[in-house]
Amino acid sequence: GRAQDKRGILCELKQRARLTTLDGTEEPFSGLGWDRLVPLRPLEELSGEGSKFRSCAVVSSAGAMLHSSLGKEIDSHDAVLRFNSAPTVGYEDDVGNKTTIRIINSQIPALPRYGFNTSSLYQGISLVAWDPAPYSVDLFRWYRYPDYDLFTPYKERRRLHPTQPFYILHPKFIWQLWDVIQGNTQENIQPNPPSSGFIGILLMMSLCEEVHVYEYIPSLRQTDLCHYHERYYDAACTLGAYHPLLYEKLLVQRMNTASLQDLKTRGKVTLPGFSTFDC
Ligand code: NCC
Repeated sequence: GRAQDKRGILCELKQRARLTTLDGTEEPFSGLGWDRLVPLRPLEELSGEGSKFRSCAVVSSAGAMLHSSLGKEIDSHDAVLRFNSAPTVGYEDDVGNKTTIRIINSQIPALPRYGFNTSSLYQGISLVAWDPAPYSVDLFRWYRYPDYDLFTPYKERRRLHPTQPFYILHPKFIWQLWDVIQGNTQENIQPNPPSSGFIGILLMMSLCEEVHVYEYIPSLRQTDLCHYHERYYDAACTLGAYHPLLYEKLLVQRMNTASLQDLKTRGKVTLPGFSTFDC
């Protein structure tokens, strides 16, 4: 039944998708002194040593966030996760203004147009970056040929802002997530990594007791508007092209504990943190 399906997926994710960041202990990173470059505190302890955030919000960048009036509700959570270059200034009523963590794909630090070193979007918060390494996770090859070079700006920023929590997700974590999506999907999905959305949701399930995800599964406000902050229309932003977005979303929906009403009106899905259940 539905409850069993939910439990099955949750347990599989808890057991197989272990949150891992580059800690500098593996080659080629160990030989390059990355054990001294990465933050001293592990990402899992962002919420405090041995404790979790009680309640968290994950705010998708979807156009359907516009006119949602969800800002107050989003800011009421203990921690708020946002994506890439999605702004809050000017959109507070709909998306809130609190940001605890930003998950960024490697385009953000690598491409000059995002102003990674100067923009206030990336200051005073925790940063978690990722880059789609090949499935085989050959770290040598990945270090030499990342999709976008996030390693150079990472080193630079760690040097300039040593106290800012800034992590790079281990590619094996990304592909463990992909394996669970494929393992629970009838069709063969494309061998591309999950979206920052799915990765961020799983990150927060490790850091929080309860995760509230907004407009990842579209509400009745569903629109072709790609982002709430840009006048660009493309249905693929919501349903996927490169990322296995449709399949990720179906999986998340199967884990939802919130009501259908919450989904329709707020685009809200609620998920339990991994620390709150045993398998
Ligand atoms: O658009 P993006 O995603 O930054 O959105 C963040 C997450 O919000 C969810 N989303 C977004 C729009 C929408 N209409 N529906 C949604 O559900 C998704 O879960 C998405 O992951 C990414 O995942 O990193 C992505 O990044 C952009 C882009 O690189 C960044 O915005 C930086 O400019 C990618 N776009 C392109 O490469 C052109 C996008 O494919 C994925």
